[in-house]
Amino acid sequence: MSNTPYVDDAVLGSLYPDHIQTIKSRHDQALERAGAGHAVIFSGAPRAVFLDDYDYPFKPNPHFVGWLPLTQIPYCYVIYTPEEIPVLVYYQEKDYWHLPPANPEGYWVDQFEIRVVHTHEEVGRHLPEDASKCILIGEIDDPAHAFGIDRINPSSALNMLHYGRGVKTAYELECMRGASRRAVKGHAAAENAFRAGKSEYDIHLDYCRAVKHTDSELPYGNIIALNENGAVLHYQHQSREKPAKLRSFLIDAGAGICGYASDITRTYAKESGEFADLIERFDELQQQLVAEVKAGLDFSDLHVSCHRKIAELLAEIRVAKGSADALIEAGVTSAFYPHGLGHLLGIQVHDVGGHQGDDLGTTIDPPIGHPLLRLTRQLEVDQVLTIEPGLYVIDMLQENLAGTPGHAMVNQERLDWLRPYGGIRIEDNVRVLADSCENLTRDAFAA
Ligand SMILES: [Mn+2]
Repeated sequence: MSNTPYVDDAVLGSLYPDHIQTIKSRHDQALERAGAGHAVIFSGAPRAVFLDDYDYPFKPNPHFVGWLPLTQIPYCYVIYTPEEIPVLVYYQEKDYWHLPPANPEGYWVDQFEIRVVHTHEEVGRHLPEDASKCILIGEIDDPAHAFGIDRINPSSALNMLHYGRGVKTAYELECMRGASRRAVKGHAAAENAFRAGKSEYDIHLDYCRAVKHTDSELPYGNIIALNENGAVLHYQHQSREKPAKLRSFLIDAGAGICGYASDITRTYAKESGEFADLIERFDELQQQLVAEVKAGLDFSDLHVSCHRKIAELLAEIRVAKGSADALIEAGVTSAFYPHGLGHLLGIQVHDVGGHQGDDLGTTIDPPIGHPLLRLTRQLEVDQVLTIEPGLYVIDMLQENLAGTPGHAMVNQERLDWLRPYGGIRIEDNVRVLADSCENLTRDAFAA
């Protein structure tokens, strides 16, 4: 397992013991809340395709990945008992159809007592004897994988662990800087492919080659959208056809390091002109929002302030007319910008805990009129989140304005001008600091 050239494994190794300390202390508190003595964290089981004998790509339990950088090994268990060295039951199946996992090695192995097993029965022998003192964390489809533990994912423990995951350790931050660097290499290759006139499919292949990920290793399916397709928020195809005329390119694509993700979006114009100028203007808008990020900020407020900026921009480019208040009130900004400003990022691309007000299970609702905002909690030092304003011509949402006061505020002629370009989204990954933020993504692009 090498993360070169994106991260130095020696640096990760030097940061990892403190990371494990933090993970342990979060589990100490989680166990106390749950009134349990042992946490058993299952890496997960592969899922078979219906009526067939092969599996969907394996996606590990993120709580397991939080302990150690094993993202591709099913049927493993971390067993944690406070004040004891954690046990890793490492499942090395004897299977001649597949290549069994290699022997455990890397900077992480010293932090565990590792017990390599080869059969399901052997796993059971390493679990704590009294199942009633255990909680199990993970997805259990087959009761056999729970080995008699019946407290599975108790919310008392998970609220604590999910809330804790919002704040990253120094080790996790280093992984995430690397994940941004890795994705940026792909973004550069993709821009070149776009400029060379390649199809979405070929741009996607160039991206994967540059980051050295297979499709299933990507933290999420690449969004590679030419022209109008940029208006489809989670555009899921990669057309093999080259469009007759190339106008614009929106790419939302990330990469992973040790199970930690980046999530980056850029938009490009094929030619200079009004749309290229709009992208530049939008980039300024995005950077103004990034400049607001600091500990103590209420993210819902920043999201609402983004609507105001987008209202002003729509008026400035004459796509809509009216005051910012009127455009927001009438739902015009929401028709052009129907998603949230950002979300927590980490092991999961949309990391858990964004709506939590504390570690007890109190939730904070998104502001009225903004139900899709995934992050409502107050920003804290060392949270990592995305800042991703967008602006699109989505006909379905424009049609919803028909018959409302918002409809007359939209300039249909200017909408027709913008539609063939699809839309714009610019997304960076930032780490919250006391008075500002570290922009992992811009730092990587600048390197
Ligand atoms: Mn995102």
